Amino acid sequence: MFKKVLIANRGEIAVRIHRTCRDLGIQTVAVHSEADANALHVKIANESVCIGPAQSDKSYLNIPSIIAAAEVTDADAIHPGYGFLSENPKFAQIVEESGLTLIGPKAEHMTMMGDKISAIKFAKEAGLPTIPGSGGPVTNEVDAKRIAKEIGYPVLIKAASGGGGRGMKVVDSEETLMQNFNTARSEAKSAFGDDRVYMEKYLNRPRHIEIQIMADKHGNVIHLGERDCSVQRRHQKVIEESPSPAISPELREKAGSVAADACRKMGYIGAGTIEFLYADGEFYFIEMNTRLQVEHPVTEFVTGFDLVEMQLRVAAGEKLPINKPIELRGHSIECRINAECPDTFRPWPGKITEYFTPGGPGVRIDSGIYPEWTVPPHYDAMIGKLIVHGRDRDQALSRMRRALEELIIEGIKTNIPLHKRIINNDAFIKGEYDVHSLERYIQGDSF
Ligand code: MV4
Repeated sequence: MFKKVLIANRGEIAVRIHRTCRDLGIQTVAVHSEADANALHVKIANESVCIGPAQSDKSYLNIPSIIAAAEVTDADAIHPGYGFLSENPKFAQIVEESGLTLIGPKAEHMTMMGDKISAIKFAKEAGLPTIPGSGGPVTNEVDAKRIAKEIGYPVLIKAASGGGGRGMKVVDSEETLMQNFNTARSEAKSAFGDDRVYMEKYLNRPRHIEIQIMADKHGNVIHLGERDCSVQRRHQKVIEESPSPAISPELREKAGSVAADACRKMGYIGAGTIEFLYADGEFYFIEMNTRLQVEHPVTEFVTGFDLVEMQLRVAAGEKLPINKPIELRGHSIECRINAECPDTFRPWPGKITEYFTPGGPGVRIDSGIYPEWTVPPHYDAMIGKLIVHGRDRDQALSRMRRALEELIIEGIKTNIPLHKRIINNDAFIKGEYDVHSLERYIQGDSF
């Protein structure tokens, strides 16, 4: 096992990774920007190194600075967390070339999954169900028209380098196809420097359901059930839960085993997530994330596993525990806590004057904040996560309701009031929602 791990991230995830490292007797090195000198992840770490100014591209994305920090502190591995450099194949390659171990997958898999077209191509070959569509780049209007006719309207035009919902266009009819096709291409070109677009049948009111995968260096791949992440706004997840209220144990096993099989076929190593859209009883592959995800704690609650521990162990060459079947217990829900106005969604950084966290049975807080600390304006608005576990969904909902009542964050605005409204909403309580529910609800419509 590693003796010292450098955590190339900030905030709640840096704190989260530090905690498991310490559980395993591993020393930690925090890196931080000038704006984060007093951040919790820096205070909690065994050592810390300032890697640059506030701006992310000069600090948390600064590869030479991070490699130098690992070298001067004599770390043997780097955990990238999520976001920042976590899915950057160049970084993965440089880490390995520097004689360090990346707690993450191989660069080749980051590259393959970073391009949505190559991801879908691979998924098809590996036997994952995909959405009826072009299956590859559509380069001209004649092909676009023909393919749209074949798959039937409405169709969705997506950017190959997009992902996370950026660069998508819904087209209802042939009349509006040409205009949208050309706009999609030029927007993709200016946003991503890549004008390749592809087309899919547009699914009405799907759910976003993803399967957690873990793979070791000995060819063992397991799946750890699913997370339903449909409650989101502008492609930012707001609430996640496991299991999904929408699927049966049979469907879970089917989606889980095809996802694990696909990872086995590609020789994938580490934690990964296969994202599906789920509509009318069918799963369709959309993307794969080659990192630990924000919402991993709901999987930890229902499986009883520590996913960061698993990541560290497989990176160190240990075998996954594959003898006993994975049993899912109870139900878990996560609310992402953002420093933002609950009505306008504008980021709301500032000084935390008061902070009281809930506790009690089945309650977990992962956060990077503390009283009197000032949330800097330079980074993501998510300042923490409130996660609950219960014997069933009803108990998890009650515990979330109670924990949200107890949680006090003063001095800044947060989305806690929005979470209280969602958790008390009838449709949400019934588990009846899709990827558009929250945006409909915010517009004053039904969930
Ligand atoms: C879709 C879709 C409907 N039909 N694809 C948005 C993010 C990207 N990862 C995939 N997305 C979608 N792809 C087809 N063929 C609807 C969405 C979508 C969505 C998906 C997941 C979570 C939230 C979403 C919000 C709006 C649209």
